[in-house]
Amino acid sequence: MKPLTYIFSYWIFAAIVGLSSGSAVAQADCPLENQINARFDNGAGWSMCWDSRKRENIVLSNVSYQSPDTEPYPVFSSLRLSQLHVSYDDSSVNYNDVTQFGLGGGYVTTLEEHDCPGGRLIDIAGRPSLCERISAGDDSYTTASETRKSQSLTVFSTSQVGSYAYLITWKFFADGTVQPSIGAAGALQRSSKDAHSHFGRELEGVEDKSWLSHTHNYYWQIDFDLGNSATDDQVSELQFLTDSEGRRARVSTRLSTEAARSIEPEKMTSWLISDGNASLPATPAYLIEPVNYGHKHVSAVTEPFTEFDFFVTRQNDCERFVSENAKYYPECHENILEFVNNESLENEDIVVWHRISFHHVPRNEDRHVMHSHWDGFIMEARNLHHQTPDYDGQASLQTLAAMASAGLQADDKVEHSHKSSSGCSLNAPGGAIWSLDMLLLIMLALFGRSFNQLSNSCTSRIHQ
Ligand SMILES: [Cu+2]
Repeated sequence: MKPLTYIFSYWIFAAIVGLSSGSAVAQADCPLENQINARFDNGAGWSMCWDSRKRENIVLSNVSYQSPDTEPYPVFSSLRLSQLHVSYDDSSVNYNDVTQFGLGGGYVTTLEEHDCPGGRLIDIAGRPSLCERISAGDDSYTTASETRKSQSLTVFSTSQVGSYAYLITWKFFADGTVQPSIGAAGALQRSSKDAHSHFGRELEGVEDKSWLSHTHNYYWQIDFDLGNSATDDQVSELQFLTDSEGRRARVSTRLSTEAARSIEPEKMTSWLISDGNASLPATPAYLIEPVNYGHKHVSAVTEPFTEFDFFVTRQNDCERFVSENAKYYPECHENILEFVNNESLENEDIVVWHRISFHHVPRNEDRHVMHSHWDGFIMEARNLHHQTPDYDGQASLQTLAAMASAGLQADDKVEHSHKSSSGCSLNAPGGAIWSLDMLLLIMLALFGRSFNQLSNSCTSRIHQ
């Protein structure tokens, strides 16, 4: 079978050039001890370089995704948290944790083996404080007819700031999708002597005071560098507008100059970062889905930047912190809204910034040992493959039929367009033979044979 031949050829090639499973992918300018190279059972993997800074703690750079059968595909130049902004409901205190205190240095929490089960603990300044581990992906599933298991790479570090512990986490999935998230844990920080304050809650067993409600505003900075060029990425805002007949039409607006935008749930706002021309249907891209937008802190008078949830700017080293930036870069602007000053994004290295809010109303359970409240968003990989890459497990006949159909269609596209630059479909035979391959695979499946490596190995279509 051609797929098997292809896999065999690939691994012969991989063995020759030293890309065998689990081996490190060379990363220029990254010390060996700072390299993270993870490879999943399906052959996909992620590589990146980590660094710890006193302000934002973990910064991940040169982040690349690799499909089972292609070369690494650059995705991010850097990933980091830019600010933890906390605003109390009584308006007496606003914190900017990253710039006021910092998440690195002495604020980093020492981790134990049990904090990182089955993973690797990495030292930051001589203390184990960064966990890298592969676990089951959240996109695994079980139905009446099939079970499919995936994996993801989790990279996390915890910082103790005041009473709060922030679990700052990055999850990288086997299909190229990335999920940044933060768990807020620890204990409540501030209280009022007014037990009946409308700005907080009196908790059982604690008399004569109320614990104040507040909003955590998490700001991430994401420097996309999709593919081999850092200056050809495009950002588009997607909205779905409902007309008088209840139909929803998709409207895509390219952001060609720096912009500050808001989530509009009724328009199902999302943002697409594409590796080149976004209007071409096969252009590789990442969709930013603000799945946790339920709360939103806006203080337009005192802090105008809080009015917006998403920003795109031209890359500038001195634009580092969403707020209190001039404290560290006096020659530069003070906050994210000032970074957005109408500069063109044409043929420039673009950076996106995303904010998710969590309005925290204290409860009895938070008083001593606060649970982890998780917030974050999804950066969904799009057009990196013809179809979902290999999952481990038993597929149903319906799934096999769909895969056979997708294989035929994908093969037709390549035959006619000759646009694919990678993946085994270039060398795949015509549709009739493909169909025979898939029938054989179905027969193997019926006899209870594992076929996953065979059936899904030709799905990658990353454009380098
Ligand atoms: Cu809180």
